[in-house]
Amino acid sequence: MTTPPPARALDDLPALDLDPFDLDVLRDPLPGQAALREAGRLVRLPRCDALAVGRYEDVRAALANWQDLESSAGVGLSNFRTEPPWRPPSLLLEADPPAHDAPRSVLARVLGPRALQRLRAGWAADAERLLGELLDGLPGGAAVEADGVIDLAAAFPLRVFPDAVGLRADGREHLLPYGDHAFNAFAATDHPLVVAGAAGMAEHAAWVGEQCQRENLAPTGFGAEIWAAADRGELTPAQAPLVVRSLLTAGVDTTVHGIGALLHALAVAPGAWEQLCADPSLVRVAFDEAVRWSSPVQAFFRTTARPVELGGVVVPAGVKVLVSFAAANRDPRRWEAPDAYDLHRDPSGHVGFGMGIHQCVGQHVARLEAESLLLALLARVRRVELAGEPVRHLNTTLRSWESLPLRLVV
Ligand code: HEM
Ligand code: OVM
Repeated sequence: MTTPPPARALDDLPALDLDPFDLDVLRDPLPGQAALREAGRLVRLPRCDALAVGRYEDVRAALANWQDLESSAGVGLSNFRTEPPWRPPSLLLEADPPAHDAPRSVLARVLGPRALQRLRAGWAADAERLLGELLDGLPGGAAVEADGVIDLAAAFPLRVFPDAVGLRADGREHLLPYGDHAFNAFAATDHPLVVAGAAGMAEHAAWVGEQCQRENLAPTGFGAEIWAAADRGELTPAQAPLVVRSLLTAGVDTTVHGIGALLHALAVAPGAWEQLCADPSLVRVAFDEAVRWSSPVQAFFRTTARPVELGGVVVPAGVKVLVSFAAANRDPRRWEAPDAYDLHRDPSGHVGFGMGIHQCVGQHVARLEAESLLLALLARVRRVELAGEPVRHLNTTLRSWESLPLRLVV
């Protein structure tokens, strides 16, 4: 029997001089994510007063340990116990069991695979119509230039998701800026992107808040289903609008940028488009591999709930730990040739949707949107190529494109 070495102090941890929210880091996050993986299993980030994990196994272990690494102190840099949150906390993302349980089981049912089957045929037809608007009348062999973000990745989710929730037609332009700010707001309140976004926020938030009320939601749809759960006593009437708010916060920008990542990957990865044309049953792998490769949601924090041993060190209570989905999704310890977008690999097990009790409850929605659009594209387009330099959209938590110039050859 050997006694384990005494746990070391926090100061003994490897330190990395990286601010994950620095604008230059956001422009090119991969080197910092590699440095995080290489520095050690648990790393100090003195520039933002937090610890961080980036290796696949350690990210999985952190996400599994919701008892010691809690979400209710916020999954951004700020600690809700000492700094007031910018809006009432999410009943899902920013909650721990047991409070998390009821909202989670309601949304899991409302957004579950069975509920979504009912939307599949309509979304396929919507995707065909969208492509018809771009491509109808073109002779075979002709090409159009389109913006992959504006004309496809944003256009399609905005066409199908707000209707599926049951939102009114006017005011939907608030959705993307609201979500964009919510994702930025996981950084410090004085971050330039948070400061810039705060200006228009009162109006966006007021509109979003209004749409969460029962009388503003269509009698059928995800919103109505959430209120019906409240009628059955599964949620309190006060919880229902906040659960609807989760859909409006997390359900739009994520899929826009997820589909943007997919289109970018298919335009730049050699042979991927041809492989997909030859075997359209790969659409699901194509999207999940894009989520692995790009990690549209890059990282969230957890907060230690009590003194806990992590990576051989006793971490005191109340410490923020950055959990990098993006670093784990390209960890060479887990993935062969991690930087390749590869439709031959099995991407399942990626943590782009998180893992454990908070794993993305909207992932079936995201997959159905991506698959619907991609199947329609495959049916009409022979080749997709870049028609210019893609331009990044900067967000502290999302990895995304502002513009993706594409040439679609029919
Ligand atoms: C949670 C990513 C689409 C709603 C999460 C988490 C990730 C994520 C990483 C885990 C959070 C954590 O562990 O703290 C993504 C990505 C998407 C996507 C990459 C698209 C490609 C959606 C959609 C919806 C949605 C379409 C709604 C329709 C949510 C909600 C949670 C969540 C409500 C919180 C779940 C909980 O805490 O129990 N998402 N998401 N997401 N997502 Fe998504
Ligand atoms: C929420 C939520 C869930 C996931 C991500 C997110 C802004 C928000 O429940 O409001 O990011």
